[in-house]
Formats: sequence, structure tokens, C-alpha cells
Amino acid sequence: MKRLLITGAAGGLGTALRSRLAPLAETIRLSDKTVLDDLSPSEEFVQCDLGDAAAVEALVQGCDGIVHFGGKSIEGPWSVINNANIQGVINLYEAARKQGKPRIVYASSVHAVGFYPQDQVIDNTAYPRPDGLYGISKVFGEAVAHAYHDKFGQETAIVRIGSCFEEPRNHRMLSTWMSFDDFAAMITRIFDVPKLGCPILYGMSDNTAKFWDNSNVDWLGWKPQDDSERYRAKIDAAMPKPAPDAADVLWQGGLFCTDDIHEEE
Ligand code: NAI
Ligand code: 15L
Repeated sequence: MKRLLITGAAGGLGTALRSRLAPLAETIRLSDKTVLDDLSPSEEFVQCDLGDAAAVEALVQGCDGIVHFGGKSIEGPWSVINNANIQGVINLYEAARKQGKPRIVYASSVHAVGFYPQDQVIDNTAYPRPDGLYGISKVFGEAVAHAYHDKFGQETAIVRIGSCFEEPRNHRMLSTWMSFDDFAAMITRIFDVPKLGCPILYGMSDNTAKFWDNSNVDWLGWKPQDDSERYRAKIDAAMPKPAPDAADVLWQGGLFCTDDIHEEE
């Protein structure tokens, strides 16, 4: 690609993945509402609030691919989620539709399916069961991706990301963890395949413990290499195992399933 856009570039995933994704394009356009100034020679930065339609249209101009990480990434007040994850997603897809439909990686979340029990294995045909306003906003984004694919031919990989951090942080994340390297390899395959369509993928490493089945997307040719199991002893030593009836054991979305709806600030 000539230019790949990464939104939410100042966040955790943007920070971890921007150098890993550098080989995908001559120029990486980083964007966030927060300013980034530590740019490499092949990076450029455009400050943009996703809720601003005109700014998002300008942001997408000249981009051949988009990795959409930007937005509210946990539960929060509706006005914040609405601006970033609802209006922001519509703005992004409208901008893409008007400008050549660059392929999109959409960062959905485990919280789109948070109310499935952990003892049920689900595949990518599972109907959404969001666990709060944040999860609902991720389901909205999935719906936008499907509609723009069916109606306009816009291609998107919808990635229901589990827990993508340096290491899993608790017992639940032994099932939901995805390493940065595995995610970068997935995104590389998403941009490499000649025809993508609009598949849903679960964003997890090759974990021994798991409650997701990605076999419907084997055709993508993505083979995650990491396994959270190597962190099990460290997590066992760092914290007590949660009780069998704890939300973090019962539900795929864990503690988000017990979060109160956040009041407006
Ligand atoms: P993060 O919260 O660290 O980064 C999100 C970035 O989006 C921030 O830099 C923030 O400034 C920016 N942002 C928020 N509202 C914005 C707005 N209105 N306009 C422009 N930029 C805005 O989140 P993280 O962990 O990097 O996640 C990236 C994406 O992946 C998010 O969409 C999140 O929902 C999704 N995700 C991440 C998971 C993980 O384990 N890291 C798990 C599941 C989903
Ligand atoms: C998410 O959707 C969040 O963005 C991330 O920060 C984690 O909380 C993750 O889900 C998870 O539930 O592990």
C-alpha cells in the first residue's frame, strides 16, 4: 500500500502495533485526538476527533487501507461512546465509501459477545450478546461494516479482540489473550488476501484455554504462534483464582458484565 491509516494511534494497540505494521505501506498515517510527535520518517500524523465528519473525511483521503483502533475502549458515559464509537464509525465508513473504499480492520471486542458463558464455545456466527454500552457500540460498528459491505462492497475484517496486551493480566485473559505479534500477523494477512469480504474473527492467540472457534476463517491463512499458557504460573502466583461463581469465571466479558451503566459526567 502507499498509505495505511491507523486511528487511535496514541493508544495501547496503536503504540504497540505501529512499528509492526510499518512494512505494510510506504507511509503510515497515524491519527488520534491526542497529539503524537515521535514520528519515524515513514510516519505522518493527523490530529482528528472521530466525531467530526469533515475532519474524518479529510483524514481518510489518500489512504489505501485503514486500521481502526480509535474510540472509547472500555465502558463509559454514553455521550463519549456515542461520539467516538457510534458517530465516529459512521463518519469513518462514509469517508471510506466516498473515497475508494479502502479495506478496513475494525477493532470490535469480546464485549460484543460478553454475555456468552465461558463454558460455551462460540464461532463467528454467534449472535451478539453485548455486556454494556461499550459492547453495544461495538455491535453497532459490526452492523455498519456488514451493511456497507452488502450495500456498497466495502471490505472489512471485524476483529472481536479479546485482550491484546503485552501479557495476560488475570485468569480470564488466559482464554482471551492475543499477543501483539499475532495481531500484527493477522492484520498483515487481512491486507494480503486478494478477496476479504466482511468476516468476523476472534482476536486471540493460539491459547490452550479458549472459548472461541476461528475455524470458519482458516481460509485467511493466519496462524497465531503464541500461547497464554506460558503465563499461567505467573498469574497463579500473582493473584488468587477467582471463585467459580465470579463474573470473571462465568462470562466471556468478565467483570464488564457487572459494570454499572456509567452516568454522564
Ligand atoms: P486505547 O484506549 O488505549 O486507545 C484508543 C485511542 O483512541 C486513544 O489513544 C484515544 O485517544 C483515541 N480516541 C478515543 N476517542 C477518540 C475520538 N473521539 N477521536 C479520536 N481518537 C479517539 O485502546 P486500545 O487498547 O489501544 O484499543 C484499540 C481499539 O481496540 C479500541 O477500539 C478498543 O475498543 C479495541 N479493543 C482493544 C482491546 C485490547 O485488549 N487492547 C480488546 C478489545 C477491543
Ligand atoms: C476490551 O474491549 C478493552 O478494550 C480492553 O481494554 C480489555 O478490557 C479487554 O476488552 C478485555 O475485556 O480483556
